[in-house]
Amino acid sequence: MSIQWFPGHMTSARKKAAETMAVTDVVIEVVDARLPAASSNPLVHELRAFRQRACLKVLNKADLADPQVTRQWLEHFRRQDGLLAVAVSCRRPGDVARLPALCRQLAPHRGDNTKPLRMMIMGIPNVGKSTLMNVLLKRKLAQVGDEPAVTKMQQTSQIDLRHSLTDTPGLLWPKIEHPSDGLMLAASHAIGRNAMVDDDVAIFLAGVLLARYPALLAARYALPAAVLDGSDAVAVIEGIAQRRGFRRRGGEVDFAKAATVLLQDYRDGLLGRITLETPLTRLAMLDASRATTVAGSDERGSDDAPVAGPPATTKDLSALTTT
Ligand SMILES: Nc1nc2c(ncn2[C@@H]2O[C@H](COP(=O)(O)OP(=O)(O)OP(=O)(O)O)[C@@H](O)[C@H]2O)c(=O)[nH]1
Ligand SMILES: [Mg+2]
Repeated sequence: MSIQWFPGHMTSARKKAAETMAVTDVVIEVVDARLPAASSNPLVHELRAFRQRACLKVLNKADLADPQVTRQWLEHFRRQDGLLAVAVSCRRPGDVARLPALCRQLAPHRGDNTKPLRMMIMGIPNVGKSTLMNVLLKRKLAQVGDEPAVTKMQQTSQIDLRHSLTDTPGLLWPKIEHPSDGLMLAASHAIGRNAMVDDDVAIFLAGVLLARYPALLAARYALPAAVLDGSDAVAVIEGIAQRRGFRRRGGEVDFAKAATVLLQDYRDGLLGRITLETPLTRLAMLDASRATTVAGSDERGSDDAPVAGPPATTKDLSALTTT
C-alpha cells in the first residue's frame, strides 16, 4: 500500500533544489533524530546521487530523542557509503559548530578563500533546517516555526569567506510507501493536521509508547497498571481522558481532546526522550511489508489487480502542509 501526498508547490521546490545541487559541494541532510529512517527523504538521495554529491546526515532534535537509540542509528548510517552521520541539537550551538569541519572532510578540494565550500541544507518539513542555518550563521536570518512548510524559498548566505550555506523549503516525496512512516511523520508534525486524522496518529503513538516507553507514559499521566500492562493503545488515550477529566457534553470521555494532548505533549518533549523507530524495528517493519507484498502478489496471480488506495486515516492529501 502506498500513500500519495505530494502537494503541488513541492514540484517547484524540487526543481529548484536540483538546480542548486549543480553548484553545491556537500548536502547537509537534516532528519529528525526521533524517526531517522522515516524522515530520510528518498528524493534528497536521488538528487544528490545524480550529481554524486557527498552527504552529511544530521540527526537533529537529538535533545528530544532517546540517546541510546540515537547511538544505534549513528552506527547504522555510518556503515553506509559516501555518508557521514552526526547527531545534534540546535539548542546546543556547540554541537552545530562542528558541522562545517565535517563537511570539509567530505569535500577536501573546497573550503579556502578562492573556492568556498558550498553547503545545501535539505530535508523534509519541520526538522529544523532553518534553525540550523540560523545557528550556523549566528543570526536570525531564516524564519522558523513549529509547523511544516514555513520556508517557501531557498536562501543562500555566507558563514564566512570559506563557507556558504543554502537553506531550502522542506521536501516530501510523491509516494510514502509504508503507512507507519506516514504516521511517524504526522506525529512529529512534518506533515500537517489536514493530511492525517489526529486520533489515528495518536493511537499509533500510544501503541509505540506502550510497547517501548511505558514508564514515561506512567510518569506523565499516572495511568492505571491494567492499561500500562496491556497492549491496547486506545485504552491509553481513554485513560488520559479519564485522568484529565476530559468529557463531552453527554458525559462520555473526550477521546479527541486526549489524543490532541498526547500528540502535543510528545511534540513538545514533555513525555521525555523518545525515538519512534530503531534500526531493528525498522528492519522488522520492512520484512513484514515485503512478506505482505509477496503474499499479495501470490494471491493475485497474474491478474492486474488494482493497487490498494490510501488508508482510511488519510484525510485531505492535497492539504498536506496545512496545519
Ligand atoms: N527541541 C528542538 N527543537 C528544534 C531543534 N531544531 C529546531 N527545532 C524546532 O523545530 C521547529 C521547526 O524548525 P524550522 O527550522 O522552522 O524547521 P524547517 O526544517 O526549516 O521547516 P520548514 O521550513 O517548514 O521545512 C521550530 O519550532 C524549532 O524551534 C532542536 O534541535 N531541538
Ligand atoms: Mg525552514
